[in-house]
Amino acid sequence: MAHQPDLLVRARRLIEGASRITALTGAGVSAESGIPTFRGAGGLWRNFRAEDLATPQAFARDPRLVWEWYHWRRGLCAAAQPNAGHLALARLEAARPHFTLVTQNVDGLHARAGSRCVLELHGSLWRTKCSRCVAEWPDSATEGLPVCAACGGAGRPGVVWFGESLDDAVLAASAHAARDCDVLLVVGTSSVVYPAAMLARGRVPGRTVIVINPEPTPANETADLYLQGPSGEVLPALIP
Ligand code: BV8
Ligand code: ZN
Repeated sequence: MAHQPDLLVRARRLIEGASRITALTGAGVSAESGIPTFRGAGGLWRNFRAEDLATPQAFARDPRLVWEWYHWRRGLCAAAQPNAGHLALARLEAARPHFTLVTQNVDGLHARAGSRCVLELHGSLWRTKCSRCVAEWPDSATEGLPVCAACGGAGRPGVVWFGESLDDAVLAASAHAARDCDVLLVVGTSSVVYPAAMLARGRVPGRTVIVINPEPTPANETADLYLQGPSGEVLPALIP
């Protein structure tokens, strides 16, 4: 990161001069909190294939296995602490009236870092919903498969699985915030999962896109600035 001081100065100036800022985050922003990413080395999908576990079909086939995988992940996330990157984004929200945080993450670390308004595109590990009716309840933190009090159906993690549609209102608000801003920070995401990835890509007149990631991603193709490095280092340098 030290090799790009001029880029950092440029990015800092863009943030200082922006009136509307949006940040779109992915699993990489939680990597320095010790939570494995999905597709990187040692990633969550390394031991499991996404389609084996993060789909309605997987849950229908073996609800206990899927529930246990999410219970394991909840334990991992509960033991993790927000890192300097999460805290920097919470500072940005506190300092700027027109800041929106959109995350693909389900770990809840942005809220624990103090971010008050977080659009969770893919839901949350900390919510459980019924696989049969519309009931939804706070995470039951049980190791065993929870049962819906309303209809007796099996409880499932309150996340969006592959092949499931995102919440229309959350997606619309996120797309609006990603388009209608002066600066879009794209932090710690491989930008390969749709429709979230669409928010990070493309050119919008008047909008500057800044990618923050140790590795380039498809979002770099249409980004204006690329700050190469871990978000736990770059974000605090960008948002002192
Ligand atoms: C849908 C929740 C309508 C559960 C997840 C259009 C085109 C192509 C494909 C599709 C399309 N539309 C739909 C699809 C199919 C699919 C899809 O996109 N597939 C991909 C894989 C090709 N999308 C869907 O199914 C979506 N639904 O569109 O509904 C529909 C309905 C029926 C049929 C078709 C369409 C639903 C997608 C949501 C799936 N749920 N998670 C759970 O968590 O278990 S996805 C999962 O991936 C997580 O949510 C995660 O957030 C998300 C994205 O991953 P990233 O966050 O980017 O993480 P990743 O590991 O990939 O990358 C980490 C990055 O961090 C890397 O770049 C790395 O370099 C960087 N990094 C590492 N360390 C650091 C760092 N960065 C900064 N600092 C560091 N220290
Ligand atoms: Zn139910």
